[in-house]
Amino acid sequence: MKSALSERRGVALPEAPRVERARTKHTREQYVEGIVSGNRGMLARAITLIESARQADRDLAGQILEDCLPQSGNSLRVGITGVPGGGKSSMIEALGRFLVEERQQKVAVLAVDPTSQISGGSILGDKTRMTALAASESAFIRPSPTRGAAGGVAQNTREAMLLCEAAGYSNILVETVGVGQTETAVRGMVDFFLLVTLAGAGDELQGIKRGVMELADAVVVNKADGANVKVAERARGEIANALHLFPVAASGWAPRTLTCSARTGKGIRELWSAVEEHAALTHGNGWRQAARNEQQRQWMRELIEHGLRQHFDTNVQVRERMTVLEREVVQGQTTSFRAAQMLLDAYFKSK
Ligand SMILES: Nc1nc2c(ncn2[C@@H]2O[C@H](COP(=O)(O)OP(=O)(O)OP(=O)(O)O)[C@@H](O)[C@H]2O)c(=O)[nH]1
Ligand SMILES: [Mg+2]
Repeated sequence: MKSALSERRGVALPEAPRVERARTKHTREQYVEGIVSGNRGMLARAITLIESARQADRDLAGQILEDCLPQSGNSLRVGITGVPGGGKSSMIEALGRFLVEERQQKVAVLAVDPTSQISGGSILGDKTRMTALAASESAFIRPSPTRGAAGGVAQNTREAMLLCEAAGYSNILVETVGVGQTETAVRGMVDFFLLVTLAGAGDELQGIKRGVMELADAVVVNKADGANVKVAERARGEIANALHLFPVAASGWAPRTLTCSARTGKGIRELWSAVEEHAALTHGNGWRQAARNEQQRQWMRELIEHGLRQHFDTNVQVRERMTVLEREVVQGQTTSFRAAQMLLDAYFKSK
């Protein structure tokens, strides 16, 4: 009951019902036709195939992707990252509603969350926080990939993004959950990268975010409502000053700083204007296409690395010796260098 309702709303649950759906038999043509005609159920099922651990599902997913590729690429891809609890999900909901209700455009929301399998917390959180958007016919929300079967959650999200584009979603919002590598991974799949922060998030957090700040096309100080308006504006000014110290990006875009309230919706329109201005600039000067091409190249390299890695890890000769050598390294009986060499030799000899 719960899953049927959720599916109608475009929310695909990551729990048990998914497995059932993945095994529902549809042909490659049926999937592609369903996706291209904007059928959200089919889109959700196809993404489930992408995330499936079964090779047969993955193969089918690959074929569907191939067929959908010519229909993809026509969206504005926006990544949203920021401090935990900063209001990323709320902002996605506000942006999504703005696009759906005022612009009459379609919006897909995806999440990169490497921690979801362990905590499960953010999945639940996002589902409850995006209720209004989830109820819209023009929105598709995929809270989080289940596992990194093929090339990690980031790759699943990339592929899901292409399917969403083929299904006519002209705006893709990707929420980054978790810290560290995820941000770079998301930066590598979007056109515009938005950093959500808070006034008084603390020096420590700001410090962590310094590296991320350099990746951002806009930094938005959220929760600028109620008694917070003034401090948010002050924080924005400080961030703007800090950003001036960075060299100008090759695209010619100078990162924007804004304040907004995902709760009241104030500043959401201005935020989207910045995204659109960036799109116009980078489209006009060829930078967007160049950046997307570079992302494709990078993606290819990642897939190769992942494929090689998987082949290595599943190699019988390697597996037999790995545990023993790992223990020896930990106990100081052999060096990392020597152990790695032995494993690589074992791998190449088995070829
Ligand atoms: N006052 C105020 N509260 C907000 C605003 N945006 C979000 N919140 C609240 O802040 C809390 C966290 O919001 P989320 O949207 O879940 O933040 P998040 O960054 O997605 O959180 P995680 O994904 O858990 O890191 C919730 O209680 C929201 O209601 C805002 O603009 N103003
Ligand atoms: Mg969230």
